[in-house]
Amino acid sequence: MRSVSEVRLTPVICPFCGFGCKLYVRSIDGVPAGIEFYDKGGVNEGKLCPKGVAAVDFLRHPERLRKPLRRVGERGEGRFKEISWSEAIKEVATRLKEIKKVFGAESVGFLSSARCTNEENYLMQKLARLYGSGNIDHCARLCHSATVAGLIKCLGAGAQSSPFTDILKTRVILVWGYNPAETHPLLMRYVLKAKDLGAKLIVVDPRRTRTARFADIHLQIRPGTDIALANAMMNVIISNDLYDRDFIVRRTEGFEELKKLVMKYTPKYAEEVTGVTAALIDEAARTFASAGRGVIMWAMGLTQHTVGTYNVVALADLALLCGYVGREGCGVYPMRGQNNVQGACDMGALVEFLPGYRPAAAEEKRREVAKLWGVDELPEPGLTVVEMVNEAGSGRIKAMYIMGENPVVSDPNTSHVIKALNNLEFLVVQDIFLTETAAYADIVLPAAAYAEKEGSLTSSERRVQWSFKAAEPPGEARPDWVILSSVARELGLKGFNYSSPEDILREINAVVPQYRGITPERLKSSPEGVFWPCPSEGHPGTMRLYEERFLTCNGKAKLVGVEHREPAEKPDREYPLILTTVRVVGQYHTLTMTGRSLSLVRRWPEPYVEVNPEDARRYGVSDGDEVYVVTRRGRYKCKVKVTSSIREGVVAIPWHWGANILTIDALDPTCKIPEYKVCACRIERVGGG
Ligand SMILES: Nc1nc2c(c(=O)[nH]1)N[C@H]1C(S)=C(S)[C@@H](COP(=O)(O)OP(=O)(O)OC[C@H]3O[C@@H](n4cnc5c(=O)[nH]c(N)nc54)[C@H](O)[C@@H]3O)O[C@H]1N2
Ligand SMILES: Nc1nc2c(c(=O)[nH]1)N[C@H]1C(S)=C(S)[C@@H](COP(=O)(O)OP(=O)(O)OC[C@H]3O[C@@H](n4cnc5c(=O)[nH]c(N)nc54)[C@H](O)[C@@H]3O)O[C@H]1N2
Ligand code: SF4
Ligand SMILES: [Mo]
Repeated sequence: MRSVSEVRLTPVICPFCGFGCKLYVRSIDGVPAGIEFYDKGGVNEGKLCPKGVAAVDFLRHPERLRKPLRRVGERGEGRFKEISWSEAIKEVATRLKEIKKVFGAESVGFLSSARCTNEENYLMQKLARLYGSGNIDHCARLCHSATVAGLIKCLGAGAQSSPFTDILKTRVILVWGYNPAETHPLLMRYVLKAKDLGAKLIVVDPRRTRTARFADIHLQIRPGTDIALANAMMNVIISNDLYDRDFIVRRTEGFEELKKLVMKYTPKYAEEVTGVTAALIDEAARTFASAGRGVIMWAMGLTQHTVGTYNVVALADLALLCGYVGREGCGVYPMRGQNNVQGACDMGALVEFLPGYRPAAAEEKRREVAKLWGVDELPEPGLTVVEMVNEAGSGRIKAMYIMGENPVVSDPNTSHVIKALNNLEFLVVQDIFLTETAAYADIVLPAAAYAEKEGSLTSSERRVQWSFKAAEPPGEARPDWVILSSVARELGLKGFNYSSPEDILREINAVVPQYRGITPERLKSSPEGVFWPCPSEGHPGTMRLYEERFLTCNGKAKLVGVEHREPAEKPDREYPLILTTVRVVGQYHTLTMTGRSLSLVRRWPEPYVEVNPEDARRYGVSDGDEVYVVTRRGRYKCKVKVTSSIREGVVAIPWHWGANILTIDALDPTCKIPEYKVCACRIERVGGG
């Protein structure tokens, strides 16, 4: 007898960006069948961008990993043999124990994943640290590590200060090195709504992006000169007495030093450095400071520089100077990238922070967490993402365990990354597909994807939401929390007997103070989620930070003056152009998921390089030509898109298709973010010239 099919609609958090849209997965007998626009509630009001609409496409793709794999061919060749889960877990644990015995636990690097839940990130960092390695990090390092370092200096915490709804109450929006029309389309809706309500929009970007086209003022800056521009805006604001004197006196310190420093950065001087006219700098500064309520939003155009931390400090100064923090309609919005990058940081999947931002370098904090986990001590902070790869190359790192990251495509300077991974004694990759990185693994562990498991995720506005299970994973794929618990137990580590994500979240409630009141029961029955910090179950959650005090020792914000510095690699005769790397709305990162959606691939099929018409003439290329973009690290073939929307002297490539073969692995010395946004290049026509 045939039974009637069961059709279900399950609320799930989008697996892509950090805006945190809720979508409804329609499943038939546990098989995902589509995305539904079901209710008008939630932060996205029932709307989705093209990626959200296509979010089930990859779930049943034939290339999904279904069984654990052991490598049989050479590294990188991609030849594997299926093995059982018990063999796989045993082999991972045995090899990791051997390596620890011979080389020490600090010779192993662990990468956690901003695509996984809070519970899974919590487990990954717990596993790494109880194994004895302080080398635990994830892609936040490549993304907003500069924000965390910079904002902690000035405000005492690294998170977005205010909810998205405050954007609708503001009068000026300063968007800096950020292109939400492509990268957070649902946030762009808020920006456009605010504009309709009368807010002014100022955009700082070397390209006239789809965001900049809506701007009242567009400052088309030369890449890598952001500090000079921000300082000049502060110069105008202070010289014309447009700053919030009362706020400066009551709530900040360091004003006189800041004033002294920015006085050198006249608009005229900044014009030479940044390529933005002094008149436009003056207009932007006046518009921003005189609005009365303002927000600043930034992302990778600001952070991915060797001066990333200082860039963030300069924007924090600018916000503080105008008193645009801690009030309704005001705030700093470092827009988080991945769907759970905020949560992965909160959980302590970072070298420098234990769960809840306890500094890992502080012995008493390590002891505090060790006690909660029932052990005597925890390792000191170790190596960051790019440093681990460098040390794999040098031989100091012997093994890596990578969950839900694809560094062969996403780290800077690809040839260098591949050489390093080839040098490892042992590599485990836990993913949903056999990625470019998994091709170098000794053991590949098949993970369940977002809609195939449950757990909590934290969006850019610190909103914690529960994502429900909509479908069964393919084959023998298992949720990451299940895999990590098995590996930890096989390693002989204590405290990994979890029977559900709820179990793990209860431990998080006890260990992460900001999440104390965000219990599984509460989250599962709150469709809107709960904002952290939330110190108790009765607490409503905190939507706006800094209303009374900053999270610094004395409660006052710090104004810190910073000087402009040149990027690591400047254009010269041989490499006369600046290369920057960007994103497009319909593709996501290393294409493992969006690259497997027919509808997205049809509309966003291939890479290209944006070239200004003057540069096209100068270098003899026309629209549609095939060219090589060449840097000191490599060469990359793609088509030319001639467009006046990019500054002369600058070219841009969407990096999804592998452009990191070109980028430089220079790091910000403070936070170790790579300089993805500036290096020197030239273009050559394919076939000579
Ligand atoms: N469709 C899509 N959406 C995404 C992602 C994706 O891959 N695809 N990724 C997500 C993630 S993890 C992140 S971190 C965010 C990133 O979101 P964004 O930061 O918006 O993305 P990018 O395109 O990398 O960079 C933004 C802008 O910085 C500009 N820029 C380049 N150099 C400079 C500079 O020196 N100064 C200034 N002021 N601007 C500069 C570029 O021209 C670009 O328009 O997007 C998230 N959303
Ligand atoms: N040139 C250049 N490079 C950049 C940037 C840039 O602007 N320019 N931006 C940087 C930034 S901001 C970021 S955030 C990084 C992103 O770098 P990565 O995090 O390395 O890139 P993703 O493609 O998001 O990789 C996520 C991986 O997780 C897998 N995955 C998805 N869901 C799950 C799951 O539930 N479980 C498991 N185990 N795996 C899963 C996916 O298949 C994929 O392989 O890239 C950085 N690289
Ligand atoms: S805006 Fe971000 S969270 Fe919303 S549907 Fe698009 S990718 Fe998903
Ligand atoms: Mo990111």
